[in-house]
Amino acid sequence: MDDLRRCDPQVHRAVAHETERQLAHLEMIASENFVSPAVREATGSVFTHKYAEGLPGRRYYGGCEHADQVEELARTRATTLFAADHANVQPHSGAQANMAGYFAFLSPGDRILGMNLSHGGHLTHGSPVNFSGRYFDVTSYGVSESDGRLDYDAIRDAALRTRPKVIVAGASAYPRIIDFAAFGEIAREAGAALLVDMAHVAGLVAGGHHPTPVPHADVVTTTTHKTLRGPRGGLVLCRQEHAAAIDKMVFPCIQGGPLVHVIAAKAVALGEALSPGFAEYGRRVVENARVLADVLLERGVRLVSGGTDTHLVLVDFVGGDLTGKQAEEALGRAGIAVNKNTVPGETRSPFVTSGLRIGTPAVTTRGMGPGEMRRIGGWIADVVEDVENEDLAARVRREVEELCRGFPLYRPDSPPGGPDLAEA
Ligand code: DSN
Repeated sequence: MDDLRRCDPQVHRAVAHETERQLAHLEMIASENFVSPAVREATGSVFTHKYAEGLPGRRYYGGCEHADQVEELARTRATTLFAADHANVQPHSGAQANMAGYFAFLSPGDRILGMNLSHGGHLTHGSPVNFSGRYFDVTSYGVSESDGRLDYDAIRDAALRTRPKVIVAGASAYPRIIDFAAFGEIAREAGAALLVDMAHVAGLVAGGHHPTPVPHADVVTTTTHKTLRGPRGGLVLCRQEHAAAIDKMVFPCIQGGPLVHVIAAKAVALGEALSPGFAEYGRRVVENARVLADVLLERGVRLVSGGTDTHLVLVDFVGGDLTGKQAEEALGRAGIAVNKNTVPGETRSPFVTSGLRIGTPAVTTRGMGPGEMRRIGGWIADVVEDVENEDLAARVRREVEELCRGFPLYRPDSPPGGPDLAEA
């Protein structure tokens, strides 16, 4: 940070303020996490200087021997961690991973069946404002109105009726276990390929706390920065028969030079996920989400599907006056970072919404447990009951800051800005 402070005080100041924000807030955006100092070090390494188009051993540039080594480590660790035939660790993001997966099976105009965004799906699963909705003919499935859960009979009916070439399973705001085996059966019956985007639950899958999609899917995509706790990026896993197609779609079809520094950091994070402590981390993420759900339900806060099996809860304001935007802003003033989210039965715009998504991966990395979740759940309920009350928000913020001081992101002997994960 000394070089940055000297050379560019404005950027340095923004980084310093962001560090303070992360230390003093409760980070409860379900897709965020804190990486280890080792992951950050690899991300900031000299590999940022290197061009390495191609794959290990088959590059279009010289001087790639060390880039080959980190990419091979990342690929091997990814296939070991998820028991997959093949991994491509180059996608810059989850969206690129999904694009590569689609392009391996589809031509423009082909039909896909994906989860409705307002029921918990993702933009890249067929939203009209995304490339997936613009390139492909999309049919959506959702959750059932009665219990907020995926209705596999209805998904099967939709698949047999519309005969998509690809069925997309996976979600960005669904609090329950997804039955990937059922999706696999539906895809086989409908003659479709199955692409599973496990970005949100990848870390839980790695730790054995969510069933793995790998045996059931043709292609599995993920980001590396959510529950998997790595650098921002994506990766694709697939059956051997699809390996060449996936690799070609990542490069040269949709990307140029891989981000070797990020691939190095992916290798580090995947190595951490292979360590025995990672399964315990996943167990605690889910336990914390359950405790949070219980406290909110006790306080009369409605949750989509009535609870959670995973790392997140989805608060449901449908039919009431309170919006997700108001709740997000009030909680932000109280020092709790969450995001407004569309929910089943949504009538408001994505900028307003009738829901709130709250996740436990980051606070769990910080070392918080059920006791802290009870306090946090109480604060969240207090604030959403009275979003206009500035005194309440200020009081909660003071208590949040005090709690955060008890859970520093890193120990004094760790480099600044990253958690010491030794006990996680
Ligand atoms: N934007 C991510 C999320 O918050 O779930 C998904 O890409």
